[in-house]
Amino acid sequence: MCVGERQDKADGAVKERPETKPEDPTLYKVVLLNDDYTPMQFVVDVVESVFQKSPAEAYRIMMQVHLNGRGIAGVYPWEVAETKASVVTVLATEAGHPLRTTIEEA
Ligand code: TYC
Repeated sequence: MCVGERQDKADGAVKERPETKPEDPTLYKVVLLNDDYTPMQFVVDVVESVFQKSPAEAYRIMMQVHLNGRGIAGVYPWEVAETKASVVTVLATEAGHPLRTTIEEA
């Protein structure tokens, strides 16, 4: 046993912090906003692929947004919500559609 190992084992140090930081329990809604130009089928496809919704649920969410101006696509921890919202923006921008989202505390 080398000196370093012996010191490691002998110092009796107890980690005061876990290796991974605990997740913030606050949840955030990713809200889809209506506009007059994004095709309905594009919104349905995005909701299915980005928010892992069934075709029927994605259609329901799209119609909620279309009729009421906004609708919740999903509820997630901050980093997940932020990533999904920016994926929507990138997909819409690449396709030339104005579809936008907001993030709100749940
Ligand atoms: N209002 C759009 C249309 O009539 C459809 C739409 C639905 C757009 C939901 C955005 O988040 C949205 N083509």
